[in-house]
Amino acid sequence: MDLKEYIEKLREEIRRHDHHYYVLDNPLISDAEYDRLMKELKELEEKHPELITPDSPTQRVGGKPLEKFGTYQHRVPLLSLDNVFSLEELREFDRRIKKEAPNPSYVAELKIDGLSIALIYEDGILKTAATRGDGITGEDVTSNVKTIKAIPLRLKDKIKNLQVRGEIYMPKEAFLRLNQEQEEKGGKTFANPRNAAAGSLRQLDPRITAGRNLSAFIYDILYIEGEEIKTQEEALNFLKEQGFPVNPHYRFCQDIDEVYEYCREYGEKRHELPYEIDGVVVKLNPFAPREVLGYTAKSPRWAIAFKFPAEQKETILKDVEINVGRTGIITPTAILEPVSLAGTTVSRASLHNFDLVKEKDIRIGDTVLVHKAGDIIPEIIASLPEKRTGKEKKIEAPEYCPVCGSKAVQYPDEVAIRCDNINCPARLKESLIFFASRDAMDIEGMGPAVVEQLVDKGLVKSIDDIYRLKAEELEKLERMGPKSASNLIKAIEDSKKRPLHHLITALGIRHIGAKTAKTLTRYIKSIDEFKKVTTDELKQIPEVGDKMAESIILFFSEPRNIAMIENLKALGVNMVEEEEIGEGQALAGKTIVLTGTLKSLTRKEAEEFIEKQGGKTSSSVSKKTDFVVVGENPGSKYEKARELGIAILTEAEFLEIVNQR
Ligand code: 1X8
Repeated sequence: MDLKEYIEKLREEIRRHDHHYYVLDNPLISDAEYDRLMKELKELEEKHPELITPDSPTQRVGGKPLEKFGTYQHRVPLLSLDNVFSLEELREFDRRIKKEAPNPSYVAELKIDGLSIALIYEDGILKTAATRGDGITGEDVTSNVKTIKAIPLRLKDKIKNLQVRGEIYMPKEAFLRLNQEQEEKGGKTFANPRNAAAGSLRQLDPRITAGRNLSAFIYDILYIEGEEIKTQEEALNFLKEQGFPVNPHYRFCQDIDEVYEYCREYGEKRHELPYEIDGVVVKLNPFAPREVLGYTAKSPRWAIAFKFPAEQKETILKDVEINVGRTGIITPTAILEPVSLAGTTVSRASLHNFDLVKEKDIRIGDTVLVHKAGDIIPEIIASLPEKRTGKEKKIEAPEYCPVCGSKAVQYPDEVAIRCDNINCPARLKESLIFFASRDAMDIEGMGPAVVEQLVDKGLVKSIDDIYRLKAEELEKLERMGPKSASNLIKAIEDSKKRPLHHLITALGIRHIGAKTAKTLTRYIKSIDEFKKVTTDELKQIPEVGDKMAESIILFFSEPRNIAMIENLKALGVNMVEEEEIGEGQALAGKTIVLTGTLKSLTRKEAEEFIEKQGGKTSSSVSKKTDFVVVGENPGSKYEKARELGIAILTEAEFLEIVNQR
């Protein structure tokens, strides 16, 4: 096998895993193993750029941000559907169909609440992806759509010309995560997964789209050459065979009653699905009568959308609670007269920020319309001013933090208002929980229940007070005996020895998470250097962007923060990045290759261990390899190691090193 063939084999393997992971929802290998394949492919393509092909899995995110999207003329118009809302209207549709097709059978499919998209394949390779637009002209969003892993860049067969239609959507979970991130950043949140998907697809920089976890379902063939497809069922099967993600919940229905049963069933089950649907699409199964039935000005006569009623309810906004989070963001929460909505009772709803409250003119005492964003998070859609009595009270953004009284601030480009006092009791609790968490100072036994009491009893008034706690004080806390008190004191004491990146994480600097903290401390080795670092120096560190740099500078220019750091230093907290004290470096400088299946630990665990001990793993055996760890059914790497005379360790031998640590 020559290199070109080897690379193509590697790509085929990655495509197979993408398909299993993103389309079949049934991964065959661990993330680490997948990453290794991808890394190998990337490295080979970097060395041999002439062998890169547009359908290579590495080409999903490529190129520079666009200036603007081009337009795309659809070869077959992307029509909309007529809506029906009742069994009665469904029967009317069936009667109209029966005039041309006496015994109609249907396929019922879920109507995905996303964005319609057309995909154009030539010789089995994805060439263009375009939004629906007005149905005739759409926008060319190819580079963004390529980042969606559920969409194949290459089909199973080399079909000369194929155009398909589908829906791009954002899973509920991804939507909730995105909004949470946006909220933490003080940025704009999205009203629903559909808007989030639209916003993500319309990014000019495909790298942003790539990070948004979009997915897709494909449901129609718009155009095909050289293939006879006679029914919708056949069409869906064909799409599945070619590697497209086809929604598995479609159903063949013998008659319109079966269609209605399907609509009823999914009207109830919709909230259990991991994505939002807004109805059912009903399509005449055989294609032949479709020609005769034809089209109205904007929709086919052989298909219809059964729309579910929107899940929203009216209720009374009784009060507004104001909360302060760890990062100081001050958020209003609506306290509602309880209503049942999409399967649960709702009595609170996020109001997100005060700008939004003002924009929507929401007042205490208002009758409001509530729904669940992403089918989960209760939100107020609108107030109903026509139902006001005149007794309603306007909701004003507080000028001062409701907990500590510091002036509330609003940063440029942010909608959120914040309490900037890092020792604000509300922020303090959240900050302490974060400070003690695993990636931060890793203080076992200092969870929310303990922190709550420490702050409420006045034992901890600022973060550095943790290191002033005495066992006698801790013993007085609820559910804390002498033994657990002394364990906690020991855990606090141990945390003083952590390398600097733990402290940098623990400080909770905006935009600086555990991973960035670790990167930073590879270059900035002591807190004193952090105090002196400049924006330019920070920006030279890989992965550190403008926002991060700015945020670090701001943090270290705040006298209150410096004072706290000085206190921590005086109390004996380590301020330099050295290797973890007491931790071994058994594999320092060693390059290790893993092959075959390990029985007692996962690949990921093995890799983490090696890294922690100062070694590094590699995906291929070379003269530079120090040793190869061989599990069950080892691959060619084992042969190669023997050929090159490289040390070979069995799993048991490797475990011995692991267990000595
Ligand atoms: C829109 C949608 C269709 C389907 C699913 N989700 C949609 N949003 C489907 O056919 N399974 S069809 C359609 C349309 O034709 N406007």
